[in-house]
Amino acid sequence: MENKMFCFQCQETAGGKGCTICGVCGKKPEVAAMQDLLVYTLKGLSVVTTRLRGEGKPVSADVNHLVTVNLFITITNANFDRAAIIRAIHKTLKTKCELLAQLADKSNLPEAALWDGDEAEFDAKAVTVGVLATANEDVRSLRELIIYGLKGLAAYSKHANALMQDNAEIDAFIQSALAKTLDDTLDANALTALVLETGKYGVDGMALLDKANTAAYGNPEITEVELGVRNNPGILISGHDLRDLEMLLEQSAGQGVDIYTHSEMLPAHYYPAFKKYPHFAGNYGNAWWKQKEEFEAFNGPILMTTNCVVPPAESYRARLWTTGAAGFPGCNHISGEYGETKDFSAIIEQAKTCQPPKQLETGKIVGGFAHEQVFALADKVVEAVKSGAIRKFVVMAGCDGRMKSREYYAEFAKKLPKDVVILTAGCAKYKYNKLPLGDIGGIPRVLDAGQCNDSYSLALIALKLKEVFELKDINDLPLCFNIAWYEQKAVIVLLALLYLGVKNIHLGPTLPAFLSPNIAKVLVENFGIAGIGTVDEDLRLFFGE
Ligand code: SF4
Ligand code: SF3
Repeated sequence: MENKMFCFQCQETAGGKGCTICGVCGKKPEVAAMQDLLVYTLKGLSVVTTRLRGEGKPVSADVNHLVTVNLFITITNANFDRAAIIRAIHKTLKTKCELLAQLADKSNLPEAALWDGDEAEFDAKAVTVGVLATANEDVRSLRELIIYGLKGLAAYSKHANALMQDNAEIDAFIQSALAKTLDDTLDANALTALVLETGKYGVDGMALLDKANTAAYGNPEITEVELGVRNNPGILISGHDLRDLEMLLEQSAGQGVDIYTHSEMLPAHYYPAFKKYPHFAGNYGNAWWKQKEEFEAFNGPILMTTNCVVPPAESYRARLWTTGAAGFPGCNHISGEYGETKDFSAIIEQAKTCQPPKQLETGKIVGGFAHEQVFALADKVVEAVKSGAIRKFVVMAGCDGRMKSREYYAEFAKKLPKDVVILTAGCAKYKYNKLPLGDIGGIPRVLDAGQCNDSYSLALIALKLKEVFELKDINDLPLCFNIAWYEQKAVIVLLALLYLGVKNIHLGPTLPAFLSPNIAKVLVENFGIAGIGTVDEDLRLFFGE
């Protein structure tokens, strides 16, 4: 059968090879086509902006933001709205045409930089510009590895931009790297170097977002988060955008409505700035993939600020709202540019007509172990390592997902030797953050730094330990990496760790389908990247038992 689409950017891709009929995530071929075309037009725009910079001409922050938000739109589970993606393509093409006119040297531009079709041509064009347009599977593999890393980096940049923090160097890199994915003169070696450079900017991007978050909301601190519900109607906020949460909390104060976090928004509770809101009630539910049952039970409106959106059931579609890069056809979307205050009043009014959430669980969980909090505890941690009370740390950051094989991570956490501590970030934690794993001399055995981008904190903690223990190499620490991935933010986190020199990362539950056998071999040989085995095999491998 002829492919209707081809996408292999996430871990759940069909058959571990590629989605060709419809996305496992629910992405339809007509949406996949527009995402492919949007990426293509962004590459074209990026060729133009990169050349403009080379000519010493400025590229505005608005153009940089257009690139990051539009890349963000194409990450897994962010935006399923074909009409919204078509609008993004029009805007990209219009911007490209305006900038093209400013170029002094228009020689030898690739087709993507010149193409300016009208909407009637979009579908036909999309067929020719997707992932499979690169015939050589190793070049394709490297190009897509870079593009997926850039998508993750763009998402993190966008969150920092929403807090009015920019790093023009990161934007220039995103665009020059996107442009290079069109360059047929770059061989596998040049592209491999670009993969690592993407990792460098991944570190910078996460640092930028860390600075933006902590400057705006303070440093995360140890916090107990309530899992039960109250008696008022609630609004559930999901995704990663803290600025959206701040606006929602402000606008809903004193309205008889409570605000609950979902999935990747849980770490918002750790920030001092959000603690002042008495109606910031707690966390509801689990990782993204359980949202169908949990959103049904929540009863009130749900605001998706970013990925991961699961196509909603009819029963709660009218209660599902999107904003920013997120979108779903038929759901209300709240707009708002950088620096503007978004108007969430319609969501708050809807909440007032809803029943309070149905209770799913009770109790509390603890988190807030980002870099400053862990540094404040450094003496205690170092003492515990020196005394042997803590034998090893295992970084289990990343994503959760619906595949049964991910039960591995819950089992692995349960069976860990009692003197091992988990360092986590991202929604991967929902596989074990509610297990009674106890503590070691007051240090919890699951230390949650925050969202997936807060993997940056885990890297800083590792570097700090390296300094304290006077080690030359980060790989000499009593630390191992068993990371779960799902979407492209995890790809940039992985590339950032590789750039920092971390070796022997185990990546599961399966290795990316977009790694060709040759490229996978390069990663195995140079970085010791490996998949996962059985829980018992891996416990033996990591801890000798
Ligand atoms: Fe398939 Fe993942 Fe692409 Fe969705 S994002 S179409 S599940 S590979
Ligand atoms: Fe999760 Fe989607 Fe990746 Fe930010 S919310 S980690 S999967």
